[in-house]
Amino acid sequence: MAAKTPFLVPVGGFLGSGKTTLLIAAARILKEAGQRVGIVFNDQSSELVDTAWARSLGAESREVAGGCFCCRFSDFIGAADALPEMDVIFAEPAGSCLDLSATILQPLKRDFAGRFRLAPLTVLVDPGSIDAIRQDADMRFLFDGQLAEADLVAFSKCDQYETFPELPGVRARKLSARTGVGVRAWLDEIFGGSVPAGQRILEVDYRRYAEAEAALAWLNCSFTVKTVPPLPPALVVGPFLDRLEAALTGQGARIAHVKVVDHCATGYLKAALTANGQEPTVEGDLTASGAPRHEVILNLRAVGEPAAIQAIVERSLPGRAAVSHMRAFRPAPPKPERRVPAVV
Ligand SMILES: Nc1nc2c(ncn2[C@@H]2O[C@H](COP(=O)(O)OP(=O)(O)O)[C@@H](O)[C@H]2O)c(=O)[nH]1
Ligand SMILES: [Mg+2]
Repeated sequence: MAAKTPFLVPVGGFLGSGKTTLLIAAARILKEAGQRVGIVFNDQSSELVDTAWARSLGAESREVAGGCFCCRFSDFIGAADALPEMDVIFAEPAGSCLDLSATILQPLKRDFAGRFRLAPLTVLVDPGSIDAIRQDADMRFLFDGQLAEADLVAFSKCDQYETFPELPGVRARKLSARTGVGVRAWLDEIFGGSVPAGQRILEVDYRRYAEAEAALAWLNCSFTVKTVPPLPPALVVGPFLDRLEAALTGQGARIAHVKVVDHCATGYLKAALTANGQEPTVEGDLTASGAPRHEVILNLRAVGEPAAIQAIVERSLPGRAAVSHMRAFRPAPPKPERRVPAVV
């Protein structure tokens, strides 16, 4: 019996650019059309809001944790293989990741051509965050590198914007995972074969890359809160995120992405920030009623010292939070398992 050869669809973009939201929306569209779809998430650490959120929404997913796809290439292949009989496998690399073409796409083309049909590397750009990202030299280095190696660039969250910036040399598509505008057209384009996969190779100074990634503190934390009287998830997550944002901003820590998900007996809720001073985006059961126990996961990526960021988080936690996992660190220097420095 011939095994299926699934499409493998890499979707990159800076922290908070909208990758997870797009992949969940795209998975839903494809599932409605009868396709089997999985998502492989990636992060520097375990306890991921994205994986928990995708599962709450019924998306089949796996995660590769503890390093980027490039450094965990074998785990990435293992995770993709562990999604059986798929038509489409989406892959979301960590939002600070660079050099995906040489370390993921070219090795896939060279060594796994029969196992996967590789789609072009889409890189998402949130038009509203470009200026803030480019104010910081390290974040700018990562962001510009991601753009330079994209096969296809799309402006995300286009429901929020009326005008779009010019990106020199780039024809950016526009889409919104929230309203669905442009998502089908994007899927048609990546599956249509008109855009080849892995057309560019980035010249990367790995010392500079390591330094830029290490400017970010990465913090993942899981905790349980028992509330008396029972509170709706919005009243647990909202005030926590408000305190955290105010404290980070007060200490001058530039937010790249802060996301919180709360699961409780009455529903689930996710809230996220992608910049300081922003109103959180909230998704899920906004009207869920009170529940006595809340399981909360926080993923925070900000420019700053991990120990200082952890102290801010600890001060901002809800009273009586029982912390089961807390890890704050800088990403280790990337060491790709395979690097193919020419287009295959
Ligand atoms: N308005 C709007 N917000 C979006 C859209 N897509 C994502 N977001 C929000 O942007 C934030 C970051 O999205 P996420 O998918 O987690 O980004 P990722 O870090 O690239 O995976 C979340 O608060 C989302 O709700 C969109 O199409 N429209
Ligand atoms: Mg994500």
